[in-house]
Order: sequence, then structure tokens, then C-alpha cells
Amino acid sequence: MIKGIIFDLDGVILSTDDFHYKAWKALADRLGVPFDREKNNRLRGVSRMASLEIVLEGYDFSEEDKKRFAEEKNEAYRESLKGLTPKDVTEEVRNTLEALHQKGFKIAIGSSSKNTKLILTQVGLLNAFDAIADGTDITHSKPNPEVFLVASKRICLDPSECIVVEDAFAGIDAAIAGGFLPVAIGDARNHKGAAHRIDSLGQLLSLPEIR
Ligand code: B16
Ligand code: MG
Repeated sequence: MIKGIIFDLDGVILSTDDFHYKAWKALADRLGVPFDREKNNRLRGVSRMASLEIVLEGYDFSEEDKKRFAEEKNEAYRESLKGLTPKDVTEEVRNTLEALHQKGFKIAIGSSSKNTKLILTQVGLLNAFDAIADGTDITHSKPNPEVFLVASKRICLDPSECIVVEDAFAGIDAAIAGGFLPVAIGDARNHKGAAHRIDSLGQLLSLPEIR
């Protein structure tokens, strides 16, 4: 029986996935490395350094350069986060989180991002979840299930009792590897392993496990 929902952050609760894209694109353009939205989809849910490796595929840079590039991208990304306000959380997202709580479900965040708490603070959602697990809690990012396992432990539920909502192929893989029920939104709807596919977060409330 499903008793908890673990949400990915970028691309599920907020559209910060687009900020990631723009920050990577600026870096890639500066370096003369081709980068487009299709390639960007491979970065969803993947850690910052692993993302950089994908951006630089086929190009050779020193480890020192790569460290600087990752910092450059993160600075550009954090600059764009400064513009985030509570208005960036849609009514649908707020209402869905509230409705899930009212129905007695535990809700948590499971994000690879080390900027998770900064983002949640900016949009006024830091205290909206029963637990937060993020990039600062883990050593292996998605598709490893570690972040979801930390989140489920923090809401005292077994993975089999939790839905994971993801926009990333790596996130759906992680959910499956950890024994969670994977629900896909956005790009992840193309993943064959998803148990359910939704077009927007409110549709969660119509799933048979939630109704
Ligand atoms: P940061 P999620 C992930 O967040 C993003 O999808 C991915 O694009 C990003 O590289 C990763 O966080 C690390 O983010 O550089 O902020 O630590 O989708 O798991 O919420
Ligand atoms: Mg995501």
C-alpha cells in the first residue's frame, strides 16, 4: 500500500530544469562545444560533475579545467535562482502537495541537487515536506537509488510503500533499482519502465494508488 510520495525537484516541483539548461548552454557556447535540448535531457537527475562529463563528451580537458567549468556553470545557475519567488510554484503544485497531506500521505523531496535547500527556501517550500534528501546527503547520484532510499528512511517508509515522481530517465531507473513505484512526468514519460505517466502534477491525485 502506498503511504508516501517522493518528489524529484528540478523539472517536477519547479521549472529549474530550464535554468540548468541555460547555464550549461552558456558554458558549452563559450567553450565551442555543441549542446542542445536533446543532450540536456541526458543531464536530468545526474550530478553536476557527471553532467559536465556528458557536456564535454569527445573533448579533452584537464581535471583542473573541469573543476573550474563546473564552478562556472554553478555560479551562472545560482545567479538565475536569485530570481525565484513563491510565485514560481504553480497553484496546481501547491494544491497537490496540500491534498496529499490531507489524505494522510507523507511527502518528501529526493533531488540530486546540492542547491535544493536554497531553491526551496527561495520559493517558500522549505517546510512543506516531511523530509528532504538531496545532493548533499549522497555519494552516488541517480540512476543510483541512494537519494530515494535516504528520503524513504526519513519518512520511515519502505520503498515498496512509496511513489517516486520523476522527469528524468536516470530518476526512473533509480526508482526501479530501489524498489519504488515510478511515476513519470515530462521527458521521463518516454521511459518504458514507468508504472504511470502524468502530464501535470495534479494528475497524481487520480492515480489508483492515491485516490
Ligand atoms: P546541482 P533533480 C538534478 O536535480 C538536476 O536534474 C540535474 O540537472 C543537476 O545536474 C543535478 O540536480 C545536480 O544539481 O548542480 O544544483 O547540485 O532533478 O534530481 O532535482
Ligand atoms: Mg529532475
